[in-house]
Amino acid sequence: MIINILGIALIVLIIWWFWLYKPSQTVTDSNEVLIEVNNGVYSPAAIQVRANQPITLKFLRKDESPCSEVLLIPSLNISEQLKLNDITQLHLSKIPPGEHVFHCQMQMYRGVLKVV
Ligand SMILES: [Cu+2]
Repeated sequence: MIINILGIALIVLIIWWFWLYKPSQTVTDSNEVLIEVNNGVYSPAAIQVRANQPITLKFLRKDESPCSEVLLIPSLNISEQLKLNDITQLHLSKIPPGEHVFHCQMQMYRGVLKVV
């Protein structure tokens, strides 16, 4: 009986994590966004910015895992080393409108930059 309840709780948790959980989203008119890299997530993981303006992404990496060191934005041909316990600035201009996914080397950390 207890095992059944635990099993159901586990299934509910898995469903919540994969289908219902929405990462924190930031909509900004500012041209600077601070993104924290820690515990397997980018925070915020979804960033919406306006097209036709330069933007600076500031990555504050607190995670020591070596995989989190590399930040990739394939659609913008960006590959950046993130400094540990420090801010790495990424200056972007003329970003094409659309969704630009960013992630670490193994894609455990994932985020999206929406340009509208
Ligand atoms: Cu990774």
